[in-house]
Amino acid sequence: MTRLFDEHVKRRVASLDGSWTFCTDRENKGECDGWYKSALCGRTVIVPSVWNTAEGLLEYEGVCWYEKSFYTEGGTLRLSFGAVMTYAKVYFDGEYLGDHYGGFTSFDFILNNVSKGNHRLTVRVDNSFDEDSIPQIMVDWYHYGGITRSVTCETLSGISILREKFDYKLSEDDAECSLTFEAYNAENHEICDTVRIFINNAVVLEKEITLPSGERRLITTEIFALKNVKLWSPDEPNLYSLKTETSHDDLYDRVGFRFIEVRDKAIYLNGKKIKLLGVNRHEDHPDFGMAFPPHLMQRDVDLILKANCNSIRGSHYPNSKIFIDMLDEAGITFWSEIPIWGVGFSPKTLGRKLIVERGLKMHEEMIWQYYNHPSIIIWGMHNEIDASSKEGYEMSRLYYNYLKKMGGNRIVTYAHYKYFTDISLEFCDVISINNYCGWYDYEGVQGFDDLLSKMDKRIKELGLDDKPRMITEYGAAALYGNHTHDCIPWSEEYQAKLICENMDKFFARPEYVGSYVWQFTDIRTAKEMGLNRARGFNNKGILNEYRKPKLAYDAVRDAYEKYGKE
Ligand code: ADA
Repeated sequence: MTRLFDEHVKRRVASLDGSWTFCTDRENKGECDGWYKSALCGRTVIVPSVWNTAEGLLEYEGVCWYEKSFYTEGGTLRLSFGAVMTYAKVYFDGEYLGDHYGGFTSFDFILNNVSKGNHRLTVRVDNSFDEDSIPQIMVDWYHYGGITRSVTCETLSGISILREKFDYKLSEDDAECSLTFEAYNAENHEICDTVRIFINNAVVLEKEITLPSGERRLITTEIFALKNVKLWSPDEPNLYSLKTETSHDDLYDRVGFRFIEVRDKAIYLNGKKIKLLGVNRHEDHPDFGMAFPPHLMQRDVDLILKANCNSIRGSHYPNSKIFIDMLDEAGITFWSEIPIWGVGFSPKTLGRKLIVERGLKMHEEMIWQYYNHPSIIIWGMHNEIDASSKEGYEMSRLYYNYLKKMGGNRIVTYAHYKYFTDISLEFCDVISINNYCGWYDYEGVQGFDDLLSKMDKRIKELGLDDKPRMITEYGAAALYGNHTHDCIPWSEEYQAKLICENMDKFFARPEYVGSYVWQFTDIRTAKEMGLNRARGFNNKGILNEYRKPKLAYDAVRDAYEKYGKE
């Protein structure tokens, strides 16, 4: 399953999920020994999944191989991978097709003139770390390995539509729209065809195109107007179907019309002030790792709605498109970011050419793949990097400008923690502050007020006072079921109290317009995080890893009910 709806009706799409042959490559010799050249020996695993939930591989980090044989009627095939963690090399019938770096976005390969019959798809997957990895080995989540989202084999014919971005400009309820799509001629001869664009099943534009054999072309249509569109918002998450069709191919998506803007120290959605009440959520579950099943995603959505949230920060990487489809439907806004996770990145690492390029590529893929989701209102460029260094500054400048130029109508920001030395805050539409007052500095929340006053003073001195602010991480660890009379750290009582006290402090300041509690559930973390992570988990969830509520869940729900009404 790749989306909550079918993306194609005319195009034949075969699922390659299900059983694959799998084996570990502990000595990393498979490439040299040509394991892709003939049938792989190994055990059966089910894709999508992470290998760490398979017997004996809980902590395995390194290289593994996957192989699947499948039947096709032949022709032009597009092999599409939803996500592979982290570095994939792909072979088809023993021939190298190409590679992809980055564990949270999709990628594909197009093959021409494939013969009818059985074929063998082999994937070498490597989740080990080096100096150019994103994230780095020091990271506060568990960086699983495997083919974690669905794999499909699509048969392309005629002029095929590979991807598309829908743009619009609103004036009142009217929208001036255009579509940028990538067309591909899948045949062995030139084709002239008509591309038809439909909104809610009505044709809105027709366009003739001629493409030579094998050519890919990005085309932006002329403007077409839509009258009286119903806007998308948390209260009314109105969605429209978008279909782009040619004689032999089609691509379905869903879009929503909304306008997000930042002015006068506030965030406005469709012209109305909005306070973002959210949680940070990792796509992680003990039984599934990051290959998170759709029915449990929907349960998370329901639990998040029940907690009176209207926003989620997808910390710290692009989430499954199925989950984002659910948010589009539920009216929950979303912050999507890439896995450049601060503490692991020294300034020297931030300046490495390949890191900067890989990060930019991740942003490019995130934008193209998630552009049409109305729920995504924030792009996060990185998290807690050393933005006081010149390398951090350069990275922030590059990514900010790119996201503003290419990312559509969205707020661009990053979560920061170098409160008084950060030199990159100009590259934030909203200033996003992570702070754990009362947890890491165990003096209670008194220090928080002081920190906010000093931060506000500095923001003013930097000439950035017109920017609104959000607290994008705060909280405390609590072991599920650990209750005390004395409200001490690691107890559920302490966590619930601390979160509410922090929230009362920053929401007392009018320019603080967003709250993202760290975090939605407990998550497994990397062993490099050391012994301050009890059970090998980050225990700051307001639910435990099986979604059982701690006291903080109800506390957040009550607080968000109150602040949602203000
Ligand atoms: C950081 C980081 C989170 C998490 C958190 C914590 O702010 O962004 O991923 O590690 O700290 O729990 O300490």
